Amino acid sequence: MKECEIFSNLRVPCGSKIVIRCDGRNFSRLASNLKLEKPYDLDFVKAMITSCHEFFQEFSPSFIYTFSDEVNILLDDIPFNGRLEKINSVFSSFISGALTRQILLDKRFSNSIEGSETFKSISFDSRIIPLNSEGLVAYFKDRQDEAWRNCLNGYAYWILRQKYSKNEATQILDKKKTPEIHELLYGRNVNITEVPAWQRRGVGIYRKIIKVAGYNPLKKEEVTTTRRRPFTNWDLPLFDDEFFRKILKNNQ
Ligand SMILES: Nc1nc2c(ncn2[C@@H]2O[C@H](COP(=O)(O)OP(=O)(O)OP(=O)(O)O)[C@@H](O)[C@H]2O)c(=O)[nH]1
Ligand SMILES: [Mg+2]
Repeated sequence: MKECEIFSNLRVPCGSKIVIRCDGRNFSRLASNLKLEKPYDLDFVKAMITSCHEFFQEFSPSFIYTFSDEVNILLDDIPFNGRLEKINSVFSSFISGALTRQILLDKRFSNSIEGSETFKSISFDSRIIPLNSEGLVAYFKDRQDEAWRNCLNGYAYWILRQKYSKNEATQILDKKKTPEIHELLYGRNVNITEVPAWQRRGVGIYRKIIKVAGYNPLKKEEVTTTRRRPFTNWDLPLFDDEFFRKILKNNQ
């Protein structure tokens, strides 16, 4: 029956970098079950980031970029011989398992769901995007634009919901242009350009070169060495060529 496994030989193009984008399934329902703060819940974001760190340790990607319920993973070294089905299924299940565990271990979330018996396991979907060097910068810029739109709309939606129903709030937002949304928020004392950077621009995990002080017992002298350590950037700049040049260099 092996011949019926018609997709199992699909492989990532040779020599290409790839991004795997995982997206939480039905996280609107999860947000409601966990009684998440709106539009952003710091405890939930921390749980997402801890899950991404676990992934980083296990699979050593070049970069992880996360916002809302999506996780973008950049890979230089392609695992599993580039087998597409294997990469997609292993990565999305790893993130799903890691986040499920984080949620169940958290006291606040456990209280919200009143016991693990009624809690449905979390799942993520996953897709693979092959990219060349220019393509990868354009890709991450695009995702960061989406994080920003998400931030703007998220704040505006939840402010409107204080007064309007779901449908009404969505309809009002549909008709508004970006400067009008800024104004709406400003009128409610939210200066969207000053909300925390992680809400506007997402969070990145990558290797950073740090200096470590040590001691050489043979020479009996203090020495400084460099190490590459995973680093979580909660205050990302706007993505550009230079940002990716640096993080890719730190991976070498
Ligand atoms: N309240 C709250 N909700 C969040 C937070 N992070 C993610 N979410 C929820 O996650 C959803 C992500 O959007 P989508 O991926 O489009 O929606 P989804 O419900 O996951 O639907 P599918 O991905 O199509 O299965 C948002 O609409 C929010 O409801 C958070 O910090 N706070
Ligand atoms: Mg989703």
